[in-house]
Amino acid sequence: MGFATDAIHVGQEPDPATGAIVAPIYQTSTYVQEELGKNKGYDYARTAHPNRRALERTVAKLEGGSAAFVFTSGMAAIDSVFRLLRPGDHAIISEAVYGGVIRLTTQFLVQWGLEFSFVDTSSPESVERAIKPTTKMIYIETPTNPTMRVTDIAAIARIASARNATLVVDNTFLSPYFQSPIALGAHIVVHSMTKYLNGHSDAVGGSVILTRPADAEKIYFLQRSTGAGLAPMDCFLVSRGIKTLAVRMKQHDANGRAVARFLEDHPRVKSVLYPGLPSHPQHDVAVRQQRGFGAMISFDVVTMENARTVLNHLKICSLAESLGGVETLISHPATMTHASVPAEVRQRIGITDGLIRISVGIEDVEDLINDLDQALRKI
Ligand code: P1T
Repeated sequence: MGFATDAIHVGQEPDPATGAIVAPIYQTSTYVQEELGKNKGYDYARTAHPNRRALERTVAKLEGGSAAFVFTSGMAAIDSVFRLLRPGDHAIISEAVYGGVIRLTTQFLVQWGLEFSFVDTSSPESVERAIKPTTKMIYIETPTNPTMRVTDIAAIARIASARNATLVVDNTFLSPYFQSPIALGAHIVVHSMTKYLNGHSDAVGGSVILTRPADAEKIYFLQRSTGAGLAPMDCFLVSRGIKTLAVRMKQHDANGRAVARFLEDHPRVKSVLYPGLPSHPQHDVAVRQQRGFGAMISFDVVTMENARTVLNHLKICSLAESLGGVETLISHPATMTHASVPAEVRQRIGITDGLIRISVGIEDVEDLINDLDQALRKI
């Protein structure tokens, strides 16, 4: 079946008890057993839940994995993946990764004997150079948040398989509609489903999609042991959101391209980071491995003062953390999403004080462009 058909039907079969076209939200913590030792496949909601299983089937199908597990947030999902490592293991991580991943690894997971190297994964040579005998995982985000650097997934997959390392890809920014990391050689895909998969800024959730049964077993063990599985109502919301993923992503992409072109031509904008622009340093890789460019754009207005002026004068674009919703969200990475990243690291990876990140929504694009234009003119 095609992507949109799968997004609407896989895991979303009508309720067998009533015929309801949308399966109910099973707001329950436990299940009555028919007799001692006999149940209908569900015993307790921390370990198994119908809405969770339904959503897991959908995301596994869309990403081309053999299993998936959904968590209370993207960070909970990512944390479970790093727990596949053992003390003494080393992981290579994209240096311009989401700030929460830097915080989790450098301020917490290092305490358990794990070692992390932050590397520009858009350069396969740099990844190769960072490999150690103890390297067990390569974790990439592509495009990166918020610097939009693109990593050649197939090239890194070749390095990972030569070293027997697990390749993990955060596919949050493009969603499975525009990028298929598993088809390019990734072993594990993670998502903040809070973003495009849900798409309506009304739930927080994460997912891990696996290709190897041994990994799946470990992640399921963690999900049910730690109790970090996504709650029924949130599963329902994300499942509903995914049904419109294909149409939303088409419009996000069209609006993203238009806004990126507008910003690139604007006299008050110094530079624009968007893989869809021929000026982007990894434009050719993006054309090769992505089916679209999406709607995440970062642009530089040189100073913090200029950024403040623009952000404070917008009327339609909302100043907020997060991304991937139908409404346009705009943020200042240096003081918001990446505030926990040390200043010298921010400087090195290009998160300047004048950098603004926009998650272009699916409103009428002329309205968004007019809003950005009037705010930029206040500089
Ligand atoms: O917020 P949460 O659902 O826990 O997801 C974390 C996460 C993981 N990966 C990427 C690429 C992300 O962008 C995020 C969360 N990002 C934001 C909240 C943000 O505004 O960038």
